[in-house]
Amino acid sequence: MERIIGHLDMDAFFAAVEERDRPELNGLPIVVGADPDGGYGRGVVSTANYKAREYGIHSALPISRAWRFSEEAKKQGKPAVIFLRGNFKKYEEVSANIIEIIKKYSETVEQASIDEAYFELIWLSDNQVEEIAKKIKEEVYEKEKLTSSVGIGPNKLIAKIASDFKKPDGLTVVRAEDAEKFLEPMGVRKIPGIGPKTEEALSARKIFLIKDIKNLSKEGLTGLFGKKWGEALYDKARGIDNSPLVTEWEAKSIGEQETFQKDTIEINFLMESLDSLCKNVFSRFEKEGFLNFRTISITVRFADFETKTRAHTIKGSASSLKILLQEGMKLLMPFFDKRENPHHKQVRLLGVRIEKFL
Ligand code: TTP
Ligand code: MG
Repeated sequence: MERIIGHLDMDAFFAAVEERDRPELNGLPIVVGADPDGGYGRGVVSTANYKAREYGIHSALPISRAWRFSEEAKKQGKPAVIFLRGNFKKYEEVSANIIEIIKKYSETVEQASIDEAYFELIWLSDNQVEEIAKKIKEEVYEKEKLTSSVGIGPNKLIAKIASDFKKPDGLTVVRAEDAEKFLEPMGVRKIPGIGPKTEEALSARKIFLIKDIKNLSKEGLTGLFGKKWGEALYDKARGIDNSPLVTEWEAKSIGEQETFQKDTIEINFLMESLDSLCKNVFSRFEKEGFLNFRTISITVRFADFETKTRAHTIKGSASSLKILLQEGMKLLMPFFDKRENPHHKQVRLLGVRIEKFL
């Protein structure tokens, strides 16, 4: 069955929320980010509204440079940039409200970041799809007084590129049969995942547009970028992307534990045990086809059966054995000293567990 995927991305999100809540700023250039500190500030721009983007300011620009752009604009008689620190909690609340609105129109919604979500629409005609996209945008505007841009396509790749196509306040519908042509004239950076490094490797081979990527064979691409990314690029350049929407962290966990023959507090022995437990847990995690985990916990049972579990939840998520080992080690270290083991007790059991998967 053909898929119909939507992607909604809020326009100048943090800055738009500030502009909405402070009408006196209406029409002025606004930057949300680090403190500019009179041009000496460290840190970067989180986002700039569209007025500030006319000054050359954008996300990730050093805040000191944004300050200089503002000073230059002032000399030309333009309004100075309003620099704001932002209120992340407020943006998260608005974000949650927007996801709730989208959920009214689609049963399958993936929140991809604080201001964007994918959603699936099924069994609809082209007209109906466009109507629903309009309704979502309208309801977001009515309830939150914020504009958004929506793209519709046969997969996540096309939907995301389409939402960016007519920003701000855009709506772009790309039909499956038009997807490949839609991409052809675009610069390679439009493909999510192509960053400066891939772009450089491509431009060294005179590949600047998405259509130029199609001049490379699958073998050529995997030779340059490795099997996984090379094959993905081969498909993406042709508008093909089969990745599913990821809707929930699965409430599942994978754990292993080992009870030792003899109680011990020998550091090398326990580290080796941790190492092999992590490896077993990780291979089960991979075999079950999961991609990411968020929480790592270890359990230590002492000789007297006192049992302590210590957990760490990663910001974002992790996907490698290396991180599992590192985090496991960080959790275990305090058991070798006063922090978790003031009486220097021996250990009879060690366990490792990971939770929350994508
Ligand atoms: P984006 O959707 O990338 O940007 P945007 O919504 O500000 O602008 P656009 O109209 O082009 O979509 O990111 C969403 C929010 O995430 C943005 O408002 C601020 C935050 N953000 C950062 O804090 N740092 C960054 O480098 C980027 C790109 C975004
Ligand atoms: Mg956005």
